[in-house]
Amino acid sequence: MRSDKILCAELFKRCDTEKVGFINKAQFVKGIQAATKIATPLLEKLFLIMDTNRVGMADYSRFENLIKAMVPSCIPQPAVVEDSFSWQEQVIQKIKDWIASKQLSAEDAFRQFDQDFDGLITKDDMVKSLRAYIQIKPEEINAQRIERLFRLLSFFKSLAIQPSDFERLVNDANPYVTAATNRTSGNLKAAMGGSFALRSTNDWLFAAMQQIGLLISTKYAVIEDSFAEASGNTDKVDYDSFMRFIDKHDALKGFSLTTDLK
Ligand SMILES: [Ca+2]
Repeated sequence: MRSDKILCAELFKRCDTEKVGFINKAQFVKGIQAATKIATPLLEKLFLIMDTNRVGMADYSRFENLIKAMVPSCIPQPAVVEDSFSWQEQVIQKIKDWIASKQLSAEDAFRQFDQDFDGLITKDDMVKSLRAYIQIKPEEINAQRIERLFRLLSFFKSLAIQPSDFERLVNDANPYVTAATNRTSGNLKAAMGGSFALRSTNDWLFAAMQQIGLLISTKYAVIEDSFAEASGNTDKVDYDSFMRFIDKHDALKGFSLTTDLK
């Protein structure tokens, strides 16, 4: 775990050539390619996953979250998986009730939940807010419950909640909440490890990258071996050789991607 963190920090440093704590797309592509030589179009898509605010920049926490999602050993495995989303549904209802009772706008409620005023509600912000505003007991809160709460609340399945997520919450139009109240679909989702069939382009890409990352980590001792195979022992993986590699290992099994989506 610790070595992954160091690797991540070193990768970011390599990208952050201006030493400003932010990287742009070109720096990201160049920095990662210096380490692993992944095809440019793929890295550009990954950059878009980090750049959720569409400002053309990503900071270290976004970078680290992306790398963590691609390295399965960094994803904490909860000991007990609850077979329902009822805790999350109750919490969401309590948040809605609190917003209504305080007569807050979505924007004001978001600001109150954003404890450190950085424009995003992280898991830390959420835990503090749940305890402070809706009296959730500390012993009720664990990482898995919060993770699933974020899956329900975050439309983009990102690691932080955005103002638009609170808009949907207050306007009662969150498609995930609606879906999760159906017990059958809730159980189905739980059986799939809490994953949701998401419509956002970023979300399927994100999930697909996780699956590719998992395949690479289970089939190859070192990333370089998978690169050598994917590239046909040349120094570059282009789109065609990458897709051949994906097809050979059925790395995107279950996604049933069309050619357009690839
Ligand atoms: Ca925050």
